[in-house]
Amino acid sequence: MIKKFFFLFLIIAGCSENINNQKPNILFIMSDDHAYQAISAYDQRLIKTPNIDRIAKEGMLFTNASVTNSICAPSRAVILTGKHSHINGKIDNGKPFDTTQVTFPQLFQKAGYQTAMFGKLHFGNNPKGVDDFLILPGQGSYINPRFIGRDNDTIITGYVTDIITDVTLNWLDKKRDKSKPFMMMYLHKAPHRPWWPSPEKFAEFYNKKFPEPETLFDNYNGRGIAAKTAEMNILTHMQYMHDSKIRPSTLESMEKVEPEIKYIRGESVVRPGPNGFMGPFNRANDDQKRKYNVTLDKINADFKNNWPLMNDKEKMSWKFQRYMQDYLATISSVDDNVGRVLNYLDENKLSKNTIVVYTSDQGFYLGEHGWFDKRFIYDESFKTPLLVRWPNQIKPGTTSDEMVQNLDFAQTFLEAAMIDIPSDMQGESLIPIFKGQNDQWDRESVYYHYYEYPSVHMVKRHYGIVNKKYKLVHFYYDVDEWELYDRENDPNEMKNVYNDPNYIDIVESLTDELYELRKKYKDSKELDQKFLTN
Ligand code: SGN
Ligand code: CA
Repeated sequence: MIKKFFFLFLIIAGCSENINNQKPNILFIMSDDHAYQAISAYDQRLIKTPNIDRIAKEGMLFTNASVTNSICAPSRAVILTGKHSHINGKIDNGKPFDTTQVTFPQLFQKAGYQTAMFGKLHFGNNPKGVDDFLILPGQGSYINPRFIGRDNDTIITGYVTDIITDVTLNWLDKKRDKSKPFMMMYLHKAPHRPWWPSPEKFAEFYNKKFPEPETLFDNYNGRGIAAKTAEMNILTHMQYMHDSKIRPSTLESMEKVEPEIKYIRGESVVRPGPNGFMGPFNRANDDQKRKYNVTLDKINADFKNNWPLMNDKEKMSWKFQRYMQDYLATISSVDDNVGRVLNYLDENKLSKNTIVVYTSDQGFYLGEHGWFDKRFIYDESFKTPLLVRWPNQIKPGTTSDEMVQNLDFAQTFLEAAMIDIPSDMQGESLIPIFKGQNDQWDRESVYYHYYEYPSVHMVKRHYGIVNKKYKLVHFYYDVDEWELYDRENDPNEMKNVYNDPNYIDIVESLTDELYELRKKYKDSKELDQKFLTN
């Protein structure tokens, strides 16, 4: 009798498994400002990220994934709506997201999925279409962060990357209805500026030395006004207190030794720097401060002893190392935590039926062209990491160089979940690429449009078209400059060949194509004008 019941139970359990199996779970992992150069699946030179790499090893690595507008909140709005910035209205980090826009989590929720979002959203309002959420207010804090919850706000003691993972795992394990498929958005704040690691990683990475990129000492000859006037150079715009973690007392004590000390204090040459020196540190409790101080003491002693003896080239190298130590330390925590979540999926037999995506809201400069930050259509900020695992659908260990974008996520997830795709979404489902059916993918070029200017880092407004071989860009607003890059012959994008007679035909055909793309995506001069005044 007991045996009979047991078999009956097995059959029923098996059936309900099957029903669930038809609809895959989605685990969307996104970090903030994570450069593909800092993922070992892409580049071995800076850091090992074994857990993130696992997603590509067991799935697909995209080498030409990009964003449509390389800045935080606009990228998130593109992802959630499947529409370009000029259509969803979120063109820059400034005004709040228009919550009358339809986002894909709402469609998942309506279709019976369990939905949740944990971490950084940066919309200025709460997410719609999620059963549960806990998000950072604005940029959020690295240490003992405050969160906005569905029911109430809370401050959680600890390091932000660990905490976002804890709440994600808690929801997966204890809070969701396990009879339904889930769509989870697990969104890290790291490695965003000012790159504050956990105390342990801070100590570990302070001892490391990293290779400099070829273009660290770029003088921007060969490019236009936009590259020359951007304020994101490591030597001239990165701030000693806020970014390099030099204490005010160290600077005070060096005041007489160092004539440019005022500028070192964070008063950048052109515009005042961010307030809140060592903001994250000031949120730490005594125990946390004690741990951070061990490394801060070493950094400050080194700065005090060696800085006055350095020339500009050495100062650039010193600041680059400090930058990499902290930036990569925050990524090491992200990687550890991604490992925790992947292990949870394995241990709970969820891996097989879950699409795991790892991406960033955009790329980032790790010293290329002497820069930090993003915004430009140039490769390091235009491209973004993308690794996708979907067992039985994606062949493990595969790579795709198709021109895919963050614009494509919404449609991809909806198709995977067999939910109707609204006809006004502007991307394409990536599923044919996942399945290796590249003949069903015919996109050759993508459209880009960046707006946030004048603003921090002073990157001028521009739009452009990119295909595998070329990149054509129009900088506008207070300039009217065109640039063309030959991506195959000049992968570092050092030479604008727009006026080179050898490229006349390319310029002509790409300009036509660019205007076709603007038409296709419903962007226009009138809209550019509208966004200048709004
Ligand atoms: C802050 C940062 C900038 C960064 C913007 C946008 N300064 O203002 O360096 O470009 O955010 O970043 S900070 O020193 O205060 O961190 S985004 O990822 O939100 O778009
Ligand atoms: Ca970002």
